[in-house]
Amino acid sequence: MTFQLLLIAPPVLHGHGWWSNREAGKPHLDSLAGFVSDLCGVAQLELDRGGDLDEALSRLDEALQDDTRLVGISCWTSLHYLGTVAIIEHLRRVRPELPIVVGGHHATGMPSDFEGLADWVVTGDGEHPLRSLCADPPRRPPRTIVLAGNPLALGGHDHIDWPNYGRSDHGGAVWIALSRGCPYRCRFCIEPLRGSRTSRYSVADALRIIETVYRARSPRSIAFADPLFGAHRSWTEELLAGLEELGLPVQYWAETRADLMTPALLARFRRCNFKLDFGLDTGSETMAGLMEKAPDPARYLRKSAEMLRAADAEDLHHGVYLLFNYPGETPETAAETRAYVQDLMPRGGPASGWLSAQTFFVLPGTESYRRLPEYARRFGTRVDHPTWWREVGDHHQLATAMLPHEAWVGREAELAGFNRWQRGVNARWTARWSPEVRRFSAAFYGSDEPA
Ligand code: B12
Repeated sequence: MTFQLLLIAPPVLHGHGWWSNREAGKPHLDSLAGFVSDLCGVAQLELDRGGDLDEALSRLDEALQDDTRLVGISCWTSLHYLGTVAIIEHLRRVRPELPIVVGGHHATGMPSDFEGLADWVVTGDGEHPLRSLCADPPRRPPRTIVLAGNPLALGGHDHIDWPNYGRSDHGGAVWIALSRGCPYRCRFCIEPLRGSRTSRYSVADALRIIETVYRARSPRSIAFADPLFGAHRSWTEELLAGLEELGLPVQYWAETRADLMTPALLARFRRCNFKLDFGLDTGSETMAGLMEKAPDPARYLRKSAEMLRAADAEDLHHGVYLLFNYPGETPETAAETRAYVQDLMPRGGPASGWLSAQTFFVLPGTESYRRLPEYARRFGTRVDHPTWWREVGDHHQLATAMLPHEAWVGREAELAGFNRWQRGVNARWTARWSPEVRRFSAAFYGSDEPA
């Protein structure tokens, strides 16, 4: 008996100034929908692109059909948690018989947050557990069940309906995930919880997918949602060679690590019209060690600086992401990071980068979350709202209310000093941008400077 599965991206209720409605592609929902579309009808409802809760609940009521027999809610980030709870409470009022399954990175990091709320909580990749639930119209179990999703092996039989994939009505960007997993273990990221197994489409499949999506949607840009694009050198080189040959009039975006690059690879990325965002995160060896960015922090920073300078020399538009105030950060290590960035661009040299620095916030399921007691003992780290996502209030303020090290006692006001500093850096960097980089950025962001 066919039935309908309703997949929901719940509202972000307290993410003002943090959650951007613009960068909220849903490759995860498209993958889940594609994986069960032979078993049941699938409808998707995006409620995290603006609007208040009342609007979201009335859109939900409109989306509920008589044959809706399962609701899947994507608590993709912890910012989605209270929205997820509000949606579940509403469904329990209007359709108490309806089974509800919750998944996403917050569910993976803190499945207990949905105990007694959802019928199933899926941790990790959701395709296989969701398929097991959609085999038959499920009934509500007596208590909440946690289902562990194994990492999905991409490639082989492809479950996604690429000719009808995605939605390019949002600023012309389509999000595609060509690979899953990441071999690194950065402690502020949830990916290590998924295990180190990675998988990716073959280059031939990846090129077929990109061309199909481009022909179907003619997006302005294609953004790769891969946790670490370019983790596999030969795959990346082959893919870029294929993209160069395809020559689609589209801009590409991906996030990766500078220490994985080579000058030749950076040149290929530029020829393929890429903007790359580099997760550098720190310029301090001490902090690179504490964040577990790489087994050899000194080599990591040396190689990253070399490649970031090569990206400037190549005139490749790129972002450099920094994370200040990770537990253990002191005024000295923060100064090391600023000095490191200062040295990146020699006086009078070319520049094509944009610096994006933010302050640390705790996320459930990450190694940093697990080590908070240790950090408190070692550094006097204090996190004022360790479960900020459950609180009503400005989530960015709550999530970032912390003291990374006792050395900042009495100097708390300096913890946000990086904001003014990065504006100065970006003013110097953008003053050196070539007309090509300016044009690229304006086309990519639809404005003169990156958001
Ligand atoms: C690409 C990416 C981005 C892109 C945006 C991508 C997009 N879709 O719009 C950018 C760079 C813009 C971004 C920004 C942010 N991101 Co981000 N991002 C990612 C990344 C790398 C994507 C992974 C991805 O798409 N994989 C491919 C898809 C197909 O799989 P998936 O997302 O893993 O989903 C699977 C499961 O979660 C599960 N699942 C998901 N939903 C559901 C629902 C049901 C019912 C079921 C059963 C299963 C299920 O099944 C899915 C398929 O297997 C992740 C993960 C990572 N390793 O770092 C972080 C990640 C999701 N981001 C995160 C965060 C916090 C943010 C920011 C808030 C950070 C910030 N700057 O402040 C912003 C907010 C964005 C915004 N809109 O404002 C965190 C969320 C953790 C948390 N607990 O909140 C992650 C996990 C990274 C981390 N630090 O650990 N992000």
